[in-house]
This record gives sequence, C-alpha cells and structure tokens, in this order.
Amino acid sequence: MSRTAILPLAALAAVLALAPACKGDDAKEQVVKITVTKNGYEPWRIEAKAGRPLTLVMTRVTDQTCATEIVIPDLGMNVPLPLNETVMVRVVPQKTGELRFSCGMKMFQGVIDVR
Ligand SMILES: [Cu+2]
Repeated sequence: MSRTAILPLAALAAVLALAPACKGDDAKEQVVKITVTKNGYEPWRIEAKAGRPLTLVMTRVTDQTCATEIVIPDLGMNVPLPLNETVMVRVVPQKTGELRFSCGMKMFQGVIDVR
C-alpha cells in the first residue's frame, strides 16, 4: 500500500477533530418535532442551544384535550395548533435555563432546556 493513500485519511481525521469548534455548525438551525397527543406535548422536554434559531414542528393529532395551542409566556407567544395541521413555531431562545411552554390553561406543560 502506498503512503499517499494514508495521508488523505489523516487529513480527514484532523478535520473531524476540529468539527465541534466549527463556526458553521453553531449557525445551524435546530429543528424539533413535537406531536400533541392525548398525553400532551410529545416530547414535553427538549434541549436547545442559546442564541440559535429553534423551530418546533408541531402537529396536534387529537381533539380530546384542551391543548389546542402552544403558549410560551416568556416570549409572549401564543400559537394556535389546528387539528392535524403542521405548524412551524420559530423561536430564538436567548437565555440559558428553562423556557416553559403550555396549553392555554397550563394543564399540559413542557420545557425547552436552553444551554
Ligand atoms: Cu389546557
């Protein structure tokens, strides 16, 4: 085997090692799917990075509960979730910590864990 075949692999390994620090990765939009079922928001706890756009791709698939919207009080947001329609909820969490969301009556709740 020639040495030239080994060199590109070493170069690739170096690039992969640097990848977590790459700026382009930080700019990537975060996308999380949330299904609203009779059990509430699934998943009800999600993680996000502070300062990065976060899109919640939300679909309510039940008419059995009062969770017909998503309310994020800290961001002053209240977005209706029509039955069986996918709604994109875009936020940019700025502060680290727990960003809470719920239905209009707070019976169903969830948390965005911002790090
Ligand atoms: Cu409710």
